[in-house]
Parts: sequence; structure tokens; C-alpha cells
Amino acid sequence: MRPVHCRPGEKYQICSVSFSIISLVLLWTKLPLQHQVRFKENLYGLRFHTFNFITFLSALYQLFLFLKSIKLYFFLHIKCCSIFWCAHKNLLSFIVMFIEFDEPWRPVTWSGANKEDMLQKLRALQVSVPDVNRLNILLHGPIGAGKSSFINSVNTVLQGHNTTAALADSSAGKSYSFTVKFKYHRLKKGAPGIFYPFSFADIMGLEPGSSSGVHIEDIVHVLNGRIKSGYVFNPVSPIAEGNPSYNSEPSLKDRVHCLVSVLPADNISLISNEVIQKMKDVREKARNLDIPQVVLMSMVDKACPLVNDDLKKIYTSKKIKDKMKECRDKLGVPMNCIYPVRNYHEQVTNDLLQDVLILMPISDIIRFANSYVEDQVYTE
Ligand SMILES: Nc1nc2c(ncn2[C@@H]2O[C@H](COP(=O)(O)OP(=O)(O)O)[C@@H](O)[C@H]2O)c(=O)[nH]1
Ligand SMILES: [Mg+2]
Repeated sequence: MRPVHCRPGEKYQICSVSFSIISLVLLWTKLPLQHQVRFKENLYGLRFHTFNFITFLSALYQLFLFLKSIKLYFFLHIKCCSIFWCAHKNLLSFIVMFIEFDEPWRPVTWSGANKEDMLQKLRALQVSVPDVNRLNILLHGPIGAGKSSFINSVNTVLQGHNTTAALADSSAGKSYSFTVKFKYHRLKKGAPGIFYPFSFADIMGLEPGSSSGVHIEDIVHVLNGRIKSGYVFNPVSPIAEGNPSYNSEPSLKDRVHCLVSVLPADNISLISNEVIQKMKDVREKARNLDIPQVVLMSMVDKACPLVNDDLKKIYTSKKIKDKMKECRDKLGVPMNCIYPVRNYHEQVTNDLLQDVLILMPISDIIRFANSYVEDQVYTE
């Protein structure tokens, strides 16, 4: 039998069309990312990842080349191919969404031993001042930022299973605040009736307009410990002195010992200037009282597909760093006060990476609060 000989151009066409078919099949079947063709390039210390988009583009381009060049000579294929390769490379540098740093810019030990170590420190914690039986942490921020979810997440990490300490609102519209009652949430510690020496208050969300959301004066009262647990916020007017929930003689144990501002990473730019200004005002009042402050950036999974895929990339994702810089600029806080977190909101079982990421800010918040209490008593 006579052997079949292909001309070089034909060979290229066969390769080209096979590549197109494989790429389109990969795309069509939506295989998990790790099974897909990935192109990686190193440029100025940044690693570029290309996903479905590039696979799709190259498949289309190869198909186009094949159809167009059926009647052309081989050298034309080579030329088109090099043009395609240059275009491909340039395109890579424009896909900023998937840019990743080679090394994490904030080191994290993602091990079970580190998690246990942080948990152990929290279990062994004792407030430095005997008169203060527990540290009060106040969370504030726009509605739907993930404040209640963060309290639930901390509880979930400490208990080791799904919890609902501060009910999170899952209504889609998010036009009103779900948390109206002022209440410090205590977190159970092993045996019945025993609690961790710290508690969280998740106040009604900050909303634009003076007649909605919690009144700024009420937040200042909370900071000073003048509002008792159980008070229902009135957005129109702040608490009156004669109110039974008004504490006219607050002591150090009633005050807020750490203020936590919560911002959602996925839509920081959409938060109105009015709400940001309210948050800045609260922060200023807290600063005047020397209360330590921390910023939590929630919804990191929604903001960055890389992080949604693998939480370990939280400090290598350029997108997350950019979002943190946006928080820094909006609120005027240094980067070392900002912690990105992914709350437990749909999972019902604990995840090591998520636990470590939640324990990092919590350990610092508790340490800052404890040293604030200590400073208030022992300085002077
Ligand atoms: N994807 C994602 N959703 C979150 C996260 N944190 C909270 N959520 C969801 O966002 C919505 C609002 O959260 P919530 O805690 O009630 O916000 P709050 O108004 O600040 O207390 C809820 O549906 C949560 O399930 C997060 O880190 N990632
Ligand atoms: Mg809430």
C-alpha cells in the first residue's frame, strides 16, 4: 500500500484543528480549573493565570486560521501563528483580574497546629483587670457587610461546629437593617453557663440619611457604655437620659474595648460617601477615647475568583490587596489594621483555612482590647 504523505502545511492544519477541538471540548465540558490548560508567565514578579477566556480565544483564533488558510502556503501559517502568539502574550498582561504575587505579602501559617495554638490562647485568656469580667467588641459598618456573619463565624470556629449566635440576614434586597436590638453576644465555652471573657455587639447597620440606621449619637453612647443590653435603637432620635436602658454611671467594664469596622470587599466602591463619613465619625469618636480599632474586609470570596477557588491565595491575590488599599483610603487606616476574612455563611462544617483566617483578626482584636483595658487602669 502507498504511504500517505502530508505536506508541512497540512500537518500544521491537523495540529491546529485538533488544538481547536480539544480547547472547545474543555471549555464546553467546563472541567475544573486544575484540569484545564493553564498558561503561566512570570513578569516583574507577578504570575499571570489565564482561564477559560484565553482557552476560548485561542481556540477561536486557531479555528479562524485553519478556515482562512486552507488555500494558503505554509509560511503564511507561521506568520499568523507568531502574530497570534504576540497577541496572546499582550492579552495576558491586560488580564489584571487574575494577577497574583509570587510570594504572600503577609505570611500565614495554614496549619492545624497554628489553629490549635491560637484557639488555646483564646481558651486560656484572662482579662488583665479583675473588675472587667469581659472584653466588649463593637462591630459597625454598612448593612449587609457581614457583621452578624462574622460573630457567627467566630462562634463557629470556637465551638468547632455550625452556630447562629447573631442571626445574619440573607434577604436579597438588603435595604433595611436586620439587627435593631443592642445586645452583647456571649460565646459559650465548653461546660454550660461558662463563657469566653469577650463578647461582641453587632449594631444596626449604618445607612445613609439621618432617619435611617443607628443614630451616630447612640454609637457614641455605646462606646461610652451608656446603653444597656436589650435597648432597641430608634433611628430618628438617640436614647434619652431618663430611658431605663440609659446607664448614667458607666464604668470601664461597660465601655467598648475595641471597635471593629466591617466593609464588604466586593462592593466597597458602591458604599455611599454618607455611610463612609458616618463610619469615619464613629472612628474619630473612638480615637478620642483611645479605643483600639481594627477593620475587617469580608466577602473576599465574592471579590476575587482566585481566592474563591483557593483561600490560601488571600495574600498573593493582587485584587485582594487592591481592595484592602481601597479600604485604607476610604477609612484612612493603615494596612496593618485591615484583615480580610471569609465568613461562614453557607457551609455547615468547619474548614481549616477559613478558621485560620478568622482566628488571625480575632486574636489581635482580643489582644488590643485587653491591653486597652490594662492601659486605662495601670497608666498614670
Ligand atoms: N460570599 C459571602 N457572603 C457573606 C460573607 N459574609 C456574609 N455574607 C452574606 O452576606 C449577607 C449579609 O450578612 P450579615 O452578616 O447579615 O450582614 P450585616 O448586616 O452586616 O450583619 C448574608 O446573606 C450572609 O450570608 C462572606 O464572607 N462571603
Ligand atoms: Mg446584622
